Amino acid sequence: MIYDKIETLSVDELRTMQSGRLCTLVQRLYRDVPFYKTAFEKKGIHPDDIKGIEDISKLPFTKKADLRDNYPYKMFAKPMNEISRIHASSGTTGKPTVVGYTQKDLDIFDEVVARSLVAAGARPGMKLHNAYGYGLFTGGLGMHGGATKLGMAVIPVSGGMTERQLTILQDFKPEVMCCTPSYAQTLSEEFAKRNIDTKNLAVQYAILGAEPWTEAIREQVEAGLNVTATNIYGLSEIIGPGVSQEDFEEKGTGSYVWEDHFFPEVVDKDTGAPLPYGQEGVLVFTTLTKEAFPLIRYWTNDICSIYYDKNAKRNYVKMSSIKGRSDDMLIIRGVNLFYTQVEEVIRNTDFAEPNYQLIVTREGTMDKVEVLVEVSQHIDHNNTDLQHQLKGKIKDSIGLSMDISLQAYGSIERSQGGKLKRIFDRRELGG
Ligand code: DLL
Repeated sequence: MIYDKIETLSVDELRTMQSGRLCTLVQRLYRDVPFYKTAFEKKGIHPDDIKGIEDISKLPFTKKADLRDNYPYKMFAKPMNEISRIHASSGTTGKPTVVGYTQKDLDIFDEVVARSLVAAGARPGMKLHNAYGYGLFTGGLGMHGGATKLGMAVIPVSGGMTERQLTILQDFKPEVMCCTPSYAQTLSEEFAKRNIDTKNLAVQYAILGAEPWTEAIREQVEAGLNVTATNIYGLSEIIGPGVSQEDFEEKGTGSYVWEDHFFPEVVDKDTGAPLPYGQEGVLVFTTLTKEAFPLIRYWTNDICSIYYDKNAKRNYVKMSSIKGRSDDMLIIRGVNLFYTQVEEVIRNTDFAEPNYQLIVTREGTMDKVEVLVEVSQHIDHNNTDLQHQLKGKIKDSIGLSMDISLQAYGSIERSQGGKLKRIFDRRELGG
């Protein structure tokens, strides 16, 4: 099933639609948002130079720093009396990024989340256990709106209070659940601890996103919660969850980007040059239809590739799972490292769990990574053979020598409901 016949457009039809939308957008932003007028002029381009989507790379990028410089409302393209909702994403440092929506923007938000829910396996009449946080974070309210539009009953649990989540999952019998992948790990383990057989739950589909995750976590969560788990991606600046979604019948082949609204490009992280399909780089989005907070070529910092999948149900472009954020990438003795790479290696052992932390320190001029990783239940974490095995596997596949510290099962901090921190960079603290 698909949610709307717009998902069956051909690539040519999509391009025509995107071209019309982009031309209207650039005219409007040049007129209404001083930041864009200046940015266009700096690049020496005029909106009339943009004749179609193929001209997109002539346009300037928008970066997080631009949003910060225009905090809180100067990037808004509509007056405040037309704004229906405001969300914000809290960065690691400084002020949050503030985003606004008109009622039409909220309708589009509902539409793309409804499409995503259907792609994930949800159907009208099912119940959604929504464990994304409600509040300034876009996850809770974003999924809520889309599920309502689809005709689901929403259970607005929000994140946290794990005991209560377990009760609701058992008693309210939702067929679909959504939360961060790390919180799905927590829920799965808490059921196991209580010897509750998840085969008796009604839940069939889990829609996981808001942080990078790999097949290691998918396997753990699918087995632990007895669900089919798919990836949902999004960011506040572009709309929230529902920028892209994996189809439950095409698991592992990437997520459809709803490119009639959000046009993706992948560019070189150093030069900004557009990269061909299939090549990994920084994901950049142009919002083609948003009214209140449209962005041109927004530099997400997320690293992935985009490509067309000939065997797919829809003609929309797909994106690979996110390897990490370029600002979270560690450069250790000249080697680039994302934590998802360590997660992939853990998957290829039969004694460790995807519960881990990377601790980065500096000794003199040498950067060091220590991996704290949990062993599976009933495995001795003092087993030095296993420690050496993992060290070897990491060295072979990533090319870096890391210190491995095996930890007892259950001893590494779990997600309490939201995004989980996995990198602890202690270099600024002097090691
Ligand atoms: O995390 C929106 C969201 C809510 C997405 C619920 C999915 C589900 P922000 O808080 O603005 O918005 O954070 C956006 O989170 O740039 C990525 O770095 C990361 N991210 C989001 N989804 C995924 C995913 C929401 N599926 C930032 N895989 C993005 C990897 C993700 N990273």
